Order: sequence, then C-alpha cells, then structure tokens
Amino acid sequence: MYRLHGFSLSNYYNLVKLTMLEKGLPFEEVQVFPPPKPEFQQKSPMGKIPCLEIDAGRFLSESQVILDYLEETHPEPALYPEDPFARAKVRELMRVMELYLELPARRLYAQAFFGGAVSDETRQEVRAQIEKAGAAFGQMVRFDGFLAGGALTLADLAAVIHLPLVALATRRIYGEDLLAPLAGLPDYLSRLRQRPCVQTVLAGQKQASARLAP
Ligand SMILES: N[C@@H](CCC(=O)N[C@@H](CS)C(=O)NCC(=O)O)C(=O)O
Repeated sequence: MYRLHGFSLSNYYNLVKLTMLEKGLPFEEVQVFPPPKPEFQQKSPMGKIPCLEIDAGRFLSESQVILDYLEETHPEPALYPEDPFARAKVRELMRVMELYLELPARRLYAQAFFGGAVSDETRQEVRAQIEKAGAAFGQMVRFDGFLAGGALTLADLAAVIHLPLVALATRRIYGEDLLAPLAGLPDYLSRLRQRPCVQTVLAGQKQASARLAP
C-alpha cells in the first residue's frame, strides 16, 4: 500500500492526499512534521513534505511529480483531459497558482499563521505579485463549472487546497482578501467543498490545526 509522508497542515501534502482520495487509492498516512529530521532527506532529497512511498525503498517527492506519477499509473478516474494541449493548459493553471499565488503568499505565512513578523518591504512585494497573478488567473479561467472546462481536473484540486490559504493569509496581513476581485471564486470553492474527498481532507486539516493551537 502507498504511504504518504507529511502532515495535514501542509497544502502540498493535502493536494496529494486529495488526489489519492479522488482516485480511490488506498494509502496510509505517515506523520512527518517540519522541520523533518535529516534522515528524511533519504526519502525526500530536499526534505520537503509530501513524500510518497511507493513501496519499500521507492520514494517520490515534489507534489506535481507525485500527481503526474499517480495519473500515469492510475489513469482512472482521469484528472487531466485527454487532449495534450488541454492537459498542458491544466498544468499551466496549476503552475500559475503555485508559482505566482501560493509561493508569494507563503512569504506571509510566518506572520499570518505562526506568530512571526513580515517586513513592510515583503508585504509590498507580495501584494504586487499576488495582485498581478490574481488578475492573470482571472483571465485564464471561468468559475461557473470546473476551472479547465467540463470535468474535474487536478487544477480544481489545486485550487481548493491552495487558494483559500492565499486568501486567508492576505486577509490577515492586509486586512483584505487580495483574491476578492475574482468574483466567482467563493461560489466555485463552496461547490468543490461539497465533494466528500475535499471534506475528508479539510477535516484532517482542521484536526491538525486544533492540535497545534495553544
Ligand atoms: N515544491 C514542493 C513544496 C513542498 C513544501 O514546500 N512543503 C513544505 C510544507 S507545506 C515543507 O516541506 N516545508 C518544510 C521545509 O521546507 O523544510 C512540493 O510541491 O511538494
């Protein structure tokens, strides 16, 4: 059985977990809390969470790599469209969310979630990056169905995991949700949250967060 290493407060861990649930794959969760012990690098070379243990001695890290591996080895239910261009467009959406929304927002997490502090310079830089990427993302998608058209794809799973975190971090740092200009986003995310697998992942996230609360 697959073993997924990581913890339920990590959005990258939760994205892989959600994908495995949507695909109906059996897996065991192995708790690894950051910072992982140095030995963890034997499984995940950069020490990053998540890491998927395929079988004894075989590990994969980097969420996108893991997702693509799972799609290739378990093509049903498909979470990418069949057409190569449409598949690439799904990856493009995922890349934009990850590189230009989630990663910049990550620079705010120390203050937004962990009691640290973020400099004014960082706040300004991140704000400009998220505003630009949010506008670009809004041009790329429609929120009235699934992000990439007719069917659920990995882009929707990435959106329901990453975007609420970006929105929350910006609310906490700037007093406003920098994703608010994406008018259809809240309803779209609410629809996705009705999926049982999404609810399972969010319940795990809530439990992990309650365990960390003082
Ligand atoms: N590019 C990586 C990012 C994963 C990542 O940043 N994971 C965080 C937790 S959300 C982590 O492992 N942090 C611990 C560290 O960087 O040492 C992926 O897609 O899997």
